Amino acid sequence: MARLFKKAPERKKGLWRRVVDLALTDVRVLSGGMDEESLESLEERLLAADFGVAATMRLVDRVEEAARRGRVRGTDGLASALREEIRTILAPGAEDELRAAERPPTVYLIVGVNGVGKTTTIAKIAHRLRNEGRSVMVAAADTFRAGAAEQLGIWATRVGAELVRGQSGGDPAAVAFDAIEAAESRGIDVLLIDTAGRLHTNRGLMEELRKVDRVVRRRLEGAPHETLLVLDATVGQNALRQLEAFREAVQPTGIVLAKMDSSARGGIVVALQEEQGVPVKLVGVGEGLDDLEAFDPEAFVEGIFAGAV
Ligand SMILES: Nc1nc2c(ncn2[C@@H]2O[C@H](COP(=O)(O)OP(=O)(O)O)[C@@H](O)[C@H]2O)c(=O)[nH]1
Ligand SMILES: [Mg+2]
Repeated sequence: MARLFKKAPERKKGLWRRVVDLALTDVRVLSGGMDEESLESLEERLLAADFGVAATMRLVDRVEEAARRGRVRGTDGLASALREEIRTILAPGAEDELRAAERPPTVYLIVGVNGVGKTTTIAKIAHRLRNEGRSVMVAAADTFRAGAAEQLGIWATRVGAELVRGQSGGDPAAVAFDAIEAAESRGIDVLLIDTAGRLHTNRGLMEELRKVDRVVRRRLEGAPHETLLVLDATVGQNALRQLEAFREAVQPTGIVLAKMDSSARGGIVVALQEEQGVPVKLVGVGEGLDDLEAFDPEAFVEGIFAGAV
């Protein structure tokens, strides 16, 4: 199947080197294994870097086992063992770039709580696709917040995308329906549907989102080709709760981790995959149109231990 948003050819280690500081220099590995203190210290560091309880336990267990078998020599060996296990955790999502429809339009549904960066992410994706020569339409299915459609409209004009919007306070599912119709009739390559931010605890709005998803599925077979949950990288473990809650309404196929430029912790990438099985596909690194990168697991693994030993 065709893919959109290919990984950058040169790997950007810099980002991950900066955001996950896993200094391992004083974590001791003795010939017969690791002592309790060192294991605890490693565990604390992984938790502090947002790896979450499940992934942290898995990593510490594996490293301890490898050390006991004499397979971990010194801090270098420790970093290698961790790298290997993180690679294994991230492997299921490793080649997962954005799916494209066999026949246009490709439809992406963008969801997430308020202020995480949904609309900005849509602008960034649209910008990238326009630069690749594809036609793009954006749909303002955020009919809830005053000014939401205007904000999306400004971005659409800037990047050269078409805009479909509905009545303020109208039915977001109807906007999504109309947008697919318009995208089909105008031969648009990619349709990006923006939705209203909602607290994952708001049942009414979650029900509304479920309806948008249902209508999209019924209107176009195979759509949405991706449901991207945008998460704010600075919220830490709360990101896991958000994913859990959104999974009750829609089927997220990938995560956009926005605001990674403002976060000092990147382990959440591993936590999301390990605990929920949903891969991070894109990473937001600023407010500008070019500040979006395809997530590259290899660059992540190389980057996080680059300054650690
Ligand atoms: N630093 C930084 N800011 C971002 C990023 N993505 C979005 N923002 C900012 O976050 C704020 C909310 O973004 P918006 O797209 O309106 O969020 P929405 O409510 O989810 O649609 C805006 O000020 C954006 O400029 C990012 O990757 N890095
Ligand atoms: Mg928005």
